[in-house]
Amino acid sequence: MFEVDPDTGTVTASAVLDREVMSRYRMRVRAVDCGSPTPLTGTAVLIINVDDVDDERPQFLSATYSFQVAENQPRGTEVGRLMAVDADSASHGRFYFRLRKIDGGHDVKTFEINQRSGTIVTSKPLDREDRASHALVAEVFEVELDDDDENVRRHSESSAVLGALNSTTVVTVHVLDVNDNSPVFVLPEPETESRSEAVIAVSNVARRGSVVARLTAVDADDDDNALVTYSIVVGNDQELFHIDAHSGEIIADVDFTGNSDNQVNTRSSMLYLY
Ligand SMILES: [Ca+2]
Ligand SMILES: [Ca+2]
Ligand SMILES: [Ca+2]
Ligand SMILES: [Ca+2]
Repeated sequence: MFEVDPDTGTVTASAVLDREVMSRYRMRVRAVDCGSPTPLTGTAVLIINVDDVDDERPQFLSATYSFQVAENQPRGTEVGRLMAVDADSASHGRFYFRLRKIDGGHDVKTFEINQRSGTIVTSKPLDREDRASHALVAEVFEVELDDDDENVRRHSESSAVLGALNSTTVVTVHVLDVNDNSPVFVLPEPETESRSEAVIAVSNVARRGSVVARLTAVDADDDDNALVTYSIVVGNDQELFHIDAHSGEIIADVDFTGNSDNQVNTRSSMLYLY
């Protein structure tokens, strides 16, 4: 890696040095006189420390990050933290993080990053039913330690300036479900003003055990939070029907055929369900 001029003693590098590969060289050097009959020698240890140049760019510890955060949490809720390293010595530069504006800036308005710590927080409550996951692109860049705030701001605003000195990572934020939606019955077109009321006609040949209607309720939540079971709350005093808790089928518990009393009663029965 080095040469010494035999006449002047000047030591020169004969290759490009990289501090991040080898930061210190230790050699033994010798000087010889031209005396006769026997030349005499002197030796010394030569240590060469390679000065650091800021030639390494910060890198995220992971090429992708995946975080989870529950919906409906207040603004400022911590989502996760990004980490970056670079191989230069610690005296070179500070890292700054930012979120790239993508997707019309939608996600940038939803999340904020602490530019020094790399911690991502929400900037408003999230709604899983509106959006179950968010994709962010985060960047880390390096600014010289003696740069002032103006330089940081300038670098932060122009990625082109630091195009060669930053790296990016993709951050996926999964929004965890909270049970914040009640089931809603899907009913046929209501005959009355009330949208939660449905009139079901029971055939006068319906027999005990036959399905007279099937109700469906939908729930906008996820998994168990959207799992609906059905039951009759009130109005089934005559025990003409029961409802299957899972399928929502309303099943006749009596024969309706030829029994005019029951038909009359049926018309006046109101079943309340949940
Ligand atoms: Ca370096
Ligand atoms: Ca660096
Ligand atoms: Ca629900
Ligand atoms: Ca929900």
